This record gives sequence, structure tokens and C-alpha cells, in this order.
Amino acid sequence: MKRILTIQDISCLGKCSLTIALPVISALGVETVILPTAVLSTHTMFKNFTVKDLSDQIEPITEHWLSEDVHFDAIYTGYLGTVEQIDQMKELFKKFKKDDTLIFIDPVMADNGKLYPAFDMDYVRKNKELCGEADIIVPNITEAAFMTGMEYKEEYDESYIKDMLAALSDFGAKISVLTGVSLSEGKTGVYGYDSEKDDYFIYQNDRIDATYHGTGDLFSSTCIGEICRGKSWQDAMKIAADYTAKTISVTLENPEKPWYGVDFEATIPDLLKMA
Ligand code: PXL
Repeated sequence: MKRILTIQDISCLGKCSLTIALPVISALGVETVILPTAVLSTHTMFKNFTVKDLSDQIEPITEHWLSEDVHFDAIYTGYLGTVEQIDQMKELFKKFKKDDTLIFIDPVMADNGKLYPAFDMDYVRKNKELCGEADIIVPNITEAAFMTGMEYKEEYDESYIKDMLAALSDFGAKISVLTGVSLSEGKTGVYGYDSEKDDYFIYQNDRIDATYHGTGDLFSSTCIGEICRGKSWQDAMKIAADYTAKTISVTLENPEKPWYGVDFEATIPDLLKMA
């Protein structure tokens, strides 16, 4: 069985980061090893959330794993709490990256033109450095705009996206994928670039006019799970985009839906049919 290490926070209530990655990757039949970076009472879109930073646990946990000689087929990082933790990720990659270990980075820090409450420009610069260590990066347009220094636009054409992908590729990752790319009315999806093959990949499906928290984590968890199951990065992105869109539409139909996350639990059977 393939084994992924995923490093992100536990938001106890909120359906995001590890509470999505663990069930989704496991459902795909891939062993999911977790390294929690912090425990929050809820994600940061709630008011008055509590945070317990777990940075001091990263070193002892990873040293223990080293002594157990554990191998990871992929390492997937999502929401990290601090600039220092990003430095700790670089150390962690040195410890565990083997020739066959894929590094997948979702530089979670912003959306809809704005940084999340906990972050500043230092955090953006550090994330940019970390992205240079990845095989695959999957920022949304807001995160890419912050990291590349390009203007954030809500309306754009294909040349804006291609310029952004070129600027992202300069960080050093082999494959850069922009999420939330809408190239025509009523559509949204992903636009990826493989810098070694000079190859682009576009996938669009119907845009649903609703934004939900945790959908980026759902997309990334599905992608890395599918890649570990042997799918090409392009097929993995397509399945992840379809699964995310399906989950948003099913959530919208639920009159009792919580405001803070999507009903991904209801659509795991659909994912397994797509996978
Ligand atoms: O879904 C991204 C995410 C993960 N973890 C925490 C968050 C967010 C987005 O706001 O607040 C704690």
C-alpha cells in the first residue's frame, strides 16, 4: 500500500485540513500518516478560535520515524501555522525525501484576493521558498498573485494565467497548477504546466456560484491520493476537480448544511466511482 505523509493543522470543528485529508486519502486506499502542526478549536473563519501550536513536536516525532526507517511515497503539506514551521518543513523534506518521494505543496494562505487572518508577507515569501522544493504546487490565483507579485485579477484572459504559471515555475517546482481558473462564463477549473515537458493542461467544469471552506483541501487530498494510486497528474486533477464540484453541488442541496464546510462525507461513494 502506498503511504502519504500529510502535514497540516487539526481544526477540530470545521471540515478542512486534516479532517478532510485523512478520510479522503484513506478512502482512496492509501495509508495516511499525519503530522499535525497545530490544534485549533475551529478553522479561522469562526470567531474566537483557540490555537495550540505543535511546532515543538515536529522534531521528536520525525526523529522517532527516522529511527523506524519509514518511507513515504508522497509528502503533502497544506495549512502551516508559522514562518518557523515552513523552515521545519525544509528539514523534514531533507530527512524523508527519497528519489521516489513526491513532494506536493498546497501553499494554503489566501483566497478571494485576501490573506487568511493569521498570515503576512513574510509568510508569503517563506511559502514561495518552500514551493521551490516541490514536485507539484497547487496554489489558487490569490496565493499565486501574492507569491509572484503579480496583480490579483478577478477577470483575466489566458495570457494572464500563462504568465502566472511561468512565474510560478521559476520558483523551481516541476509542475505548477493554478486552481479556481475561470476562462469562460459559467466555467471554472484548473490550469497546469509541466515545466520539464513544456506541456499545459486545462480542465474546466461548470462553475457553481458558492464558495465553501475546505474545498481546496478536498481538491488537494483527492489529487495526491489519486497520484499515489497511479493516476497521471492530469487525470488526478480532473478527478479532483469533478469530485470537488460534485461535493459542492450536493452540499447546496442539503437544507441542513453547515455554513462552515462541505458534505464530502456524502460524496465519498461518488469519488470511489470516479477513481
Ligand atoms: O482550508 C484551509 C484552512 C486550513 N486550516 C485552517 C484554516 C483554513 C482556511 O482558513 O483556517 C486553520
